[in-house]
Amino acid sequence: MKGKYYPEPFKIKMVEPIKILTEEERLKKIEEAHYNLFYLDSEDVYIDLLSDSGTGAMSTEQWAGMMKGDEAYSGSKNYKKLVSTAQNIFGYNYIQPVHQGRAAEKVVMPIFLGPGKYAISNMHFDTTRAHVELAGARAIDCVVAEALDTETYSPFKGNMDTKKLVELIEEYGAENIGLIIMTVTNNSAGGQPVSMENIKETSEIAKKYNIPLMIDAARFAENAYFIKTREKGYEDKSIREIVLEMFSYAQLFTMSSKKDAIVNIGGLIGIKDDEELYEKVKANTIPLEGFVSYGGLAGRDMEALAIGLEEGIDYNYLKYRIGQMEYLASRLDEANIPYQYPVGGHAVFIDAKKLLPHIPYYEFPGQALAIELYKEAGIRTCDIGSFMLGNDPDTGKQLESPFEFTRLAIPRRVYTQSHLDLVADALIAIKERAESIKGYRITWEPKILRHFTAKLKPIE
Ligand code: P71
Repeated sequence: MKGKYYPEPFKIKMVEPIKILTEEERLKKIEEAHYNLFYLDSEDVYIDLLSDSGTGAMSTEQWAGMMKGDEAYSGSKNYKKLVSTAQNIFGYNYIQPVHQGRAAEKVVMPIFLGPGKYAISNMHFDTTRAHVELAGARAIDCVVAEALDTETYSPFKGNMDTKKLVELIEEYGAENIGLIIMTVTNNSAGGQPVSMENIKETSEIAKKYNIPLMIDAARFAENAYFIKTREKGYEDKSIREIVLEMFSYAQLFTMSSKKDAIVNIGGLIGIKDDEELYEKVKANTIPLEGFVSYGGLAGRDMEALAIGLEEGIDYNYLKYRIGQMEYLASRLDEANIPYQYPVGGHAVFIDAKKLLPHIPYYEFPGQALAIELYKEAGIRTCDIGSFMLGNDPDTGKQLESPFEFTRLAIPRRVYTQSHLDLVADALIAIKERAESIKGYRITWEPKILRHFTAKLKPIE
């Protein structure tokens, strides 16, 4: 049954025209882009679902705030507002702005990790994994088994497998685990939420073994919405109360503010109360990102971020936002198109392994389907599977991802119901000819984060 579409809790004041190229043009463009969607020019894309990161539409309040940018080198008004807003929302004493999520990772990871050390996470997103490895350490994913079964309902498929976490700590030795990272929501598993109970339990294990717990907070507000709507005891709590409790269980967080804080650029590091750690973070931020009171951002960016943090935790906005995913997923249900079920908070993750069972992981089914969506209707998406995962840093061998997803990431406050209908129709058309879709091979790739720039060719 077609799901309900919650009306946008805003009206549109400014528009950006988009157009679709002809099929012939699209086939030429994707070939010229070496079958890597990151190489496409955005003007050649009709509906851009490559990422929900930095692609949202700012509000009138945020744009007005941009005009209040205090561009002093040090101690700007916007910095002070950002720090006090974030202190309030997260309940942490120390807040360090940085230019985006991976910058936060670059500043924080070397403080905790080095050669011989490990980070354990419910799932590392790709940049997080890259920064663990750049610090000389190794990343271990520890998501619950329910996540691997994309067809069966489970309310919190993003959870940490806490039993396995304890086994891993015992196996590798607590002294070698530099960090436990809780990614909310769990992007790589399909934008799946983590329950409060699971955050709490993970924090108790971390405390017992004296390992710091860090939250990768990119989609903290969407996670809080799922806790409110799915976890017993939280139905009457506000998103704000839930966020405060979530963060109370960790010692620090890194955040890409380009997601739930609805800005086009920005990131944060938060430290609950460890002053010594804050000193280390500042010492790394200054050479890498800029002085403490701007961390790679302009004053106006910090103003927009302070406002976006508040807008991002508004319940009515979140209901509309997650409602968009539920609506698109309901259209796919009608046509039996497999996706990570229940649908996640920022994207619909099509199960390309199921839709294209004839393509093995080393021929990248998630990428093959992403290419097909562009060919079909000018829709740009991305692979969250073996193509993104890359090669083993020690052996250089292609890793097999537990998932082969094509991610339809929905930018915030950007697309309407009819855009989503168009996406569903394109997928339904592709399903009809799924057996004829071929896999791909890589003709060139860099060592780290290869999916951004690798070149591919279809397998004939
Ligand atoms: C996403 C992104 C951005 C991205 C990354 C790689 C390929 C395509 C797009 C970024 C995240 C994230 C989590 C959980 C940290 C970062 C890095 N996600 N943690 O999903 O999802 O943040 O992009 O601000 O550096 O499209 P950053």
